[in-house]
Amino acid sequence: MASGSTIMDPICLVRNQNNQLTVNPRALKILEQISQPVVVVAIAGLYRTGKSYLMNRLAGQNHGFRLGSTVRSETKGIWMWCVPHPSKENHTLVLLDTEGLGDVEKGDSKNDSWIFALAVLLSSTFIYNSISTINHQALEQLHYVTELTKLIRTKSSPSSDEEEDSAKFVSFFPDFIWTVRDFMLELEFDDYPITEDEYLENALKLIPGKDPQIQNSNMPRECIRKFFPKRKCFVFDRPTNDRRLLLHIEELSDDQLDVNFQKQSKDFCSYVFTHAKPKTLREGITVTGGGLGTLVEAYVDAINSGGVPCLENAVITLAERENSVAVQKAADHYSEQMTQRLNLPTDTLQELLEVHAACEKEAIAIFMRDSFKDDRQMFQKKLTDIMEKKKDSFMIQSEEASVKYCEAELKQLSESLMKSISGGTFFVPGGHSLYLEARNKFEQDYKLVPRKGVKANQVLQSFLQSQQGVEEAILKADQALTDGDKAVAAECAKKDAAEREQELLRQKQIEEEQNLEAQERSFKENLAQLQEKMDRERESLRRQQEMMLEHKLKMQKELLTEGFKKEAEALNKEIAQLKEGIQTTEKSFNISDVLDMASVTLIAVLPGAYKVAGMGLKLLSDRMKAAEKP
Ligand SMILES: Nc1nc2c(ncn2[C@@H]2O[C@H](COP(=O)(O)OP(=O)(O)OP(=O)(O)O)[C@@H](O)[C@H]2O)c(=O)[nH]1
Ligand SMILES: [Mg+2]
Repeated sequence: MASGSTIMDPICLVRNQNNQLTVNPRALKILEQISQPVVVVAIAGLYRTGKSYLMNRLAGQNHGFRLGSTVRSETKGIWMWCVPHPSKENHTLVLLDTEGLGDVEKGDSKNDSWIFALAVLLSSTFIYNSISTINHQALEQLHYVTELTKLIRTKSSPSSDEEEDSAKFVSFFPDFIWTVRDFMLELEFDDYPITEDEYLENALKLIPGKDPQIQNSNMPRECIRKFFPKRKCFVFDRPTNDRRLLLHIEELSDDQLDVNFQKQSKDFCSYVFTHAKPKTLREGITVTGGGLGTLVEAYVDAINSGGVPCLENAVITLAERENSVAVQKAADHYSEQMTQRLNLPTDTLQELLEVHAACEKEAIAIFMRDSFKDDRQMFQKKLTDIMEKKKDSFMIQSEEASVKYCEAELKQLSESLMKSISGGTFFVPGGHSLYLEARNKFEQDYKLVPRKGVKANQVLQSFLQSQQGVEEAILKADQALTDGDKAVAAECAKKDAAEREQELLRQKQIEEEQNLEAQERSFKENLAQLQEKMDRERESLRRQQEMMLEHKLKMQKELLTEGFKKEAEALNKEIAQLKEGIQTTEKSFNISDVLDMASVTLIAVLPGAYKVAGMGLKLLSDRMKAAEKP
């Protein structure tokens, strides 16, 4: 299972033994290997209501999650089944089957609430399964949903206002599907045919009256409407009227099932496959298989430590994991691409730096795509550091390759020159001028060798330096020259050597400048991509806030038409806060973010710090000016 998923057997994800919840490490390993986004469909509901059977149908299998044919509850804890998504490419469908709620044989029902809360928190589509009709009794049984506000918190600092806190659940919570099994009624209201969704919406309308039973069933009604803006309902006929067959339902082929049930379950599955979204946490943070594992661990840890699972903390825990993975992925991409695209030795340093810039740009894009909530750019800095070090190492490799290649070429080209020297060819009258001629020819030949790399001059220079003594000896021995000629020739040789030395220094200086420019480019690229990401995040935050506002306004309108004026007015405060929030987001340009980022990235590119500091400040002042404009 490299990145996706293959068919595996269902496995227990969260054990529920002796009233203690524990995460199964084997299940975490499986999730760890799924780097694809996950569509998580969880089911919860009373025990022995055909939940596991329905989940098996979503997996397209008869066998999978274990069914029980006695009245004792079968599924314990939360079970998981990862299958390739049947229609969304590169997505994994994670089915979560939960232990039936309300089993009287269980001593303690506290864990029921946790199992219910976990199923809500982990899924992107949450199915509530019940039998026969959505009536008062069914709604009272759904009291777990009203307990969510006590069990979960959005922010780690306890909010004084539980109402306000729970309003934010919406952006974390899954879509809601109510499945009604063995549905015997006609779908109609006041003698008019209605859809399944209308049936659900009617059932969720608040009932006027002071009767405690009515008030008890109004609470889940309100909570479902408040927490789950997207709702859907599916009703199912009894799969077969033959009781004996029903007991062994997993052995039945489709054509042995009631035709209505066949169609209903087909419609249900196709709805889930088409509409169930990948799991996200607010602000469009997509959760992968590994991320889901991190979430399970974080939530179960919080529950076991007696705390209240906090959604914001889960985001932070997940961010740490995903950001580390993003750094690794981006850095690997950089190394791979550099190795692939570089032809070592590169002819010039500039050639290497250009390939570096292109690979770095891609790597930053990968990091930006996969990371989130890297508020202080710690992970971005880490990536910049890694790439800077890798770039240095590629530069060294290029230099070493250049030295090796040049030395080999030089050895070959200088062979005849060396032979002539050792054979005494130049130790004759006029030998010095013969030597210079031969050496020039060798130098010309060497210059013509292509792609010698950055060390071409240095290798030549070292060779020529090593020959200085030889030239002096030849000059000394040349009887065709006067002492004056010799002095001039020696002076000339010295001058040439100094010039070559000078040339080497110039080259070094140019390379340093090029390197500095590359760092500036890198800084700009980091900043540009970061700004883009911040803009995108702001946009998605605004969308999310608007979605929440829209939902509240809709709810308020519905309550008013249903005649619940007081309840509708109670929403005014939340609505005002949401409107204020949207205004702040729209105006928000977070100066401190840019400052932080500029300074952090500065440290990352220390050699060019003084230049980059100026750039950072200029960018900052540009943005401040832009923000001041009305
Ligand atoms: N009447 C009826 N029975 C069903 C339906 N689906 C499954 N069953 C029967 O109910 C039994 C239990 O089904 P499961 O899928 O194990 O039910 P569950 O809700 O997962 O049960 P727990 O895990 O114990 O909570 C099966 O053996 C079937 O006999 C259905 O739609 N209607
Ligand atoms: Mg079950």
